[in-house]
Amino acid sequence: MIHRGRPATIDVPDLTLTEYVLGREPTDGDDRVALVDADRTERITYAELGADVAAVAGGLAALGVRPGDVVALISHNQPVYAVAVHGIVAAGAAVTPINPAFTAAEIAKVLRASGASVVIAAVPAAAAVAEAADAAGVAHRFALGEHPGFRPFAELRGCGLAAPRIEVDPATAVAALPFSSGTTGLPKGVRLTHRNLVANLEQNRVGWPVGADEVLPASLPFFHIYGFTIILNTGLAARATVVTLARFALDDYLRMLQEHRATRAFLAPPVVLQLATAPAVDDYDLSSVRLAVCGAAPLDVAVAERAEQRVGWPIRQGYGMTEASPGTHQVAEDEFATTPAGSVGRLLAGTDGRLVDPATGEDAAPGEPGELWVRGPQVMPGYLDDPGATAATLVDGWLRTGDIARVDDDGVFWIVDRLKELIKYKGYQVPPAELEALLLTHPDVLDAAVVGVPHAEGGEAPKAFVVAARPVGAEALMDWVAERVAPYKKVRAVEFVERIPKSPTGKILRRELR
Ligand code: 4UU
Repeated sequence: MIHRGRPATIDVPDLTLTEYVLGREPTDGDDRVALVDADRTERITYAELGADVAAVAGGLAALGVRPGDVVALISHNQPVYAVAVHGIVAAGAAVTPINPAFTAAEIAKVLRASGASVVIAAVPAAAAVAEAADAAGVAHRFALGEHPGFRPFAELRGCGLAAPRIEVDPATAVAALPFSSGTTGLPKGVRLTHRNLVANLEQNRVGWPVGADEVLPASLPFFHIYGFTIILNTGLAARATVVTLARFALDDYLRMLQEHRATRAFLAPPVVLQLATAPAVDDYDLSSVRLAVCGAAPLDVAVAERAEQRVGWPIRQGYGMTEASPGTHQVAEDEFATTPAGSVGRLLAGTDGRLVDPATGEDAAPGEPGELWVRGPQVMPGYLDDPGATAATLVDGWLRTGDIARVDDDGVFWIVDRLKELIKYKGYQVPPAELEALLLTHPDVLDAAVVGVPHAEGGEAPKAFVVAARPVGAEALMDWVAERVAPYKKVRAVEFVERIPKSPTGKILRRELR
């Protein structure tokens, strides 16, 4: 049985991402604030954004960047992030967004896999980016500020060149190349076309129309697809004001909501937990916020209800994944009151869904849960350079989500379990295969398997089962991993075992370990 979105079809404008988000016409004279950082040290108007994006595109083109090329952007949230994203996209290139907390080795992997020819780095990440760019052989380096060995991004922004005339087909050209592990294995480049991203912005707008008078708080990172599409590009396309927070701290976040009079909130489960429990919530006036969306990981309903009572606004879920730009489900604004907090709402406009019995590959029996498969204009055409992973993930045009869902008679969905091996720490992807591969390089480790276990603040966290070659301390092993990965990927528990349970084909039996 195929479930349909509301409405079942959607028209996707035939525009590039930047044409859709910033408009096809120059924004001269639009002096409304497009982006401002939480403490108001940097502010960009729509007129400036349009002019700066054109100049950056012109500067990148002068450097030799062409349609089909990839530019890496490694930064925390700040207003100039939007200038970089759309400058890259307007040059016809794809932006590959990278977490600035990554180690040099982690950044180098993405640079190599994406084939990036230019890096644009925030200053705090610049040292690691320089090391990674050396390793990956990326010569063109810009810093969002000043850093030795980098040209200041301000040179591009102020170069005065016009945006190049580019020939890109929105239906096939890649605009963004985020990395995701998908249902199994190591992170892969997710090829999101202009059309994928434009479609998702249109689809979200159907149920969640953002007004030009709104203020969207951006504490969730733009390098993750949630922040990229649902906050940054949604806000700019609506001509609203996007307020950026460099890193999440509860007091800074609450102060941002209060002082900027934010109109909605974008949450992930760990933030909801803090809103439910932290005394500081009572010290701020949060009355400007009308409603909040939460996504990226399972939300505990009791926690959500406690948070709602304290903040005074309703919290409902969105759902999706990087491979779907990301949204596939949402609770439409006018259904907030009638949709339970535990559900992820309905399929987005123009999106189809099925529930498939993972054991048989057939449709699950009516009323029974099954693996959620989705189809729509927001679904990627495939991973970069990985036909095997693409074929395993896209089946007859359906994207296998690796999540188990159920649906009620009215077309409202619940995510009830995760079939895929992915671990989500605070909503961030931690691919177990990456930690397993790393652990296997440790001289004292014979074999290793990593699974997610419940974790109070993170929701879940990686735990390693290790077969040791000789006695080694759990703490020493965790410290060793921590030196080599971004903090959110840390292994937070170790158990030594005699052997790792595996199937006859050598696949780790993670359910048994859990
Ligand atoms: C249970 O995290 C994301 C996308 C988040 C998103 C999407 C649409 C937030 C708000 C929105 O409106 O993408 P990825 O690729 O990092 O992770 C995808 C995985 C899913 O497959 C699922 O396992 O994250 C998990 N996930 C959720 N799980 C995402 N949203 C939910 C949710 N409940 N609401």
